[in-house]
Amino acid sequence: MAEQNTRAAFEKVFRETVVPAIMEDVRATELAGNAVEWIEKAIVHNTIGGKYNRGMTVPDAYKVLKGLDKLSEEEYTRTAVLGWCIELLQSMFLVADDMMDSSITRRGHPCWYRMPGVGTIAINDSFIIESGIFIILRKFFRSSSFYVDLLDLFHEVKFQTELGQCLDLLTAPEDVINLSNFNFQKYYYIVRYKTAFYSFYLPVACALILAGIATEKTLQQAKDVLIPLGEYFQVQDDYLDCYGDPEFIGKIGTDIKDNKCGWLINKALEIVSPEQRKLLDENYGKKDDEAERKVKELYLELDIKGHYHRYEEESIKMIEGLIEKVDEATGMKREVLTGFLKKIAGRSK
Ligand code: DMA
Ligand code: MG
Ligand code: MG
Ligand code: MG
Repeated sequence: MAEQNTRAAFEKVFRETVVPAIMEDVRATELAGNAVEWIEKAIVHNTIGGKYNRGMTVPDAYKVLKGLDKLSEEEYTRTAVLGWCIELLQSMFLVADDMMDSSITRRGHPCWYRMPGVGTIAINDSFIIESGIFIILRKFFRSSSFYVDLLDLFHEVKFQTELGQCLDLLTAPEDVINLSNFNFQKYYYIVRYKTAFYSFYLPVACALILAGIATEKTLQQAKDVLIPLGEYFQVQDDYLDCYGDPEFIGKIGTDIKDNKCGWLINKALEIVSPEQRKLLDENYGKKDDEAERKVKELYLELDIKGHYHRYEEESIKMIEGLIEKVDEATGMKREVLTGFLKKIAGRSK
């Protein structure tokens, strides 16, 4: 049987159900025509084109939790719509993140704020994209007993992500470069908040709520595995920032120039000699191609790639160990967690 939750099927729900539902509310305001078009373009451009790992996990996980082989058309649409709320949250954060990180490209296009005629309007566009989430939640789940739980969850996770972004930016000041401020403890705190909650816990928590088995126990079981999985995912993101092919990953790395407290620099700081440390102090966080090149050259010397691959192997093993210990008597299914791990293990995009 053909697979149900394909990228094409998932995107179809966005174009045919999610976008029209948001635009109905936009049009009802009788906003001038060009603003209506602007909003639709901002939403579609920024939400389409990713991997959809987060969003597509909602129908995938729901199906497993319910023990079904296939979802009805109606169930698929409903779970996919909720998945799109996570993709909208991601879209909202990325529009702002790219401005704050001075990034150049996203998903193979110029970042939204760098598109002709956009600029700082992107700030407000990110707010509108966020409002789209709550329009969708109201339209599709207002009459469900768990509506408030969904609202609470999205508000909570959004706040956690904002805290993570705040910390990420405060740890990477443009003017004061002081690598002594970096350490792995800070690093993992940042990535838990800025990435793990919304990218990994949120999709599974959504599926648990829809499936009617979100309890303190199952949500905690989800967190115990998915937060470490999210940490691993952000370490991959940091690795790809330096070593990913921009053509393939659709974005150009900025972490070294941005003075980011990322995984690679933290690993380097652990193993450098005093002279090598001096080179890092002089070149990290400078908006300068030559300085960036010197840092990358030192990473090569330190075999940061090798350290990363060892970290990656150990992480996968550690997470598999956590999943093995999950008690299915609560209604949680290990397959939900292994499924999510499989989607990202060893990724190069
Ligand atoms: C991204 O961290 C976190 C959020 C909440 C968007 P990042 O800046 O490393 O992401 P990217 O590499 O995609 O810009
Ligand atoms: Mg960024
Ligand atoms: Mg960022
Ligand atoms: Mg990154």
